[in-house]
Amino acid sequence: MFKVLTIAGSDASGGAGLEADLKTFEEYGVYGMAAVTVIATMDPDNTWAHAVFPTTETALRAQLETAFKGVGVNAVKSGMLGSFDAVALTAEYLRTYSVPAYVLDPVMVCKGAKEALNPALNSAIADELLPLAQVVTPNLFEAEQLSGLADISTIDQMKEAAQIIFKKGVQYVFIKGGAKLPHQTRAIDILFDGTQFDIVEDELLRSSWTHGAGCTVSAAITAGLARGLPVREAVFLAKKFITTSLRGSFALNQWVGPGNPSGWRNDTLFGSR
Ligand code: PXL
Repeated sequence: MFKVLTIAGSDASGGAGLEADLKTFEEYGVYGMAAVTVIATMDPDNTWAHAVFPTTETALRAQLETAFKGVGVNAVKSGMLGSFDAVALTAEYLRTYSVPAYVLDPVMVCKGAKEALNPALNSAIADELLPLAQVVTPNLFEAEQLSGLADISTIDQMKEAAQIIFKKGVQYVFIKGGAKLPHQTRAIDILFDGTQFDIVEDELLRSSWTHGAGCTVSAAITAGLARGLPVREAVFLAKKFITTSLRGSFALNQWVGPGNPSGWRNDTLFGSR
């Protein structure tokens, strides 16, 4: 059994964060574990405003000890870290246990969670974690933060950002244009390995219910790497996985809706919806 750890926030609504990661790991047939960095909640009486409750340094260290030392991991991903302690602990454990397959999802945006929009924390993530990562998976906003480029809106600008981010020590940069890249008829992401660019594209789905899409795609890449896929194959498969998941997306309420990581399985079992 391949063992995979996510170091991430819990999304009490279940669509993003470690909940999305564990659902995705299950679909890939790998054994999922989670170290909780923050608990994110949403207020149903106040426009779904987010609140973030960090776990203590002691509680996070104990979880990492359980997973890295007590169980052993084949691959690791990190999502919302939410504190300098969480960044430092993630770096410490990745170094101590020299995990080769580490996917860094540099979560910096989450509507309403001001704590996540902390520039100093974003720099710590870049400085301490990019050099340890096999793959980093920024969306356009996060690519702007990591590269210093403003208003990325073309594939050429995505490529330029990828080259800048690559120089910070990560092995592969996967920038998600997705449905956010303007003037496209396909959902376009790019992968850069320091030499070669791959355009990773699939059907453009114009759903409003995309909560957790970033978490899901980085979890899918991590699970693919845990199973021994080379990075390019893991990324191509993850792109198919997220597209199928978003094809099955649905509303939780008037504010938010997730994709469906089990969507591909329902299609197989019950025919397309
Ligand atoms: O989608 C970003 C994200 C990541 N992690 C957690 C979240 C969110 C957004 O809500 O709650 C825990």
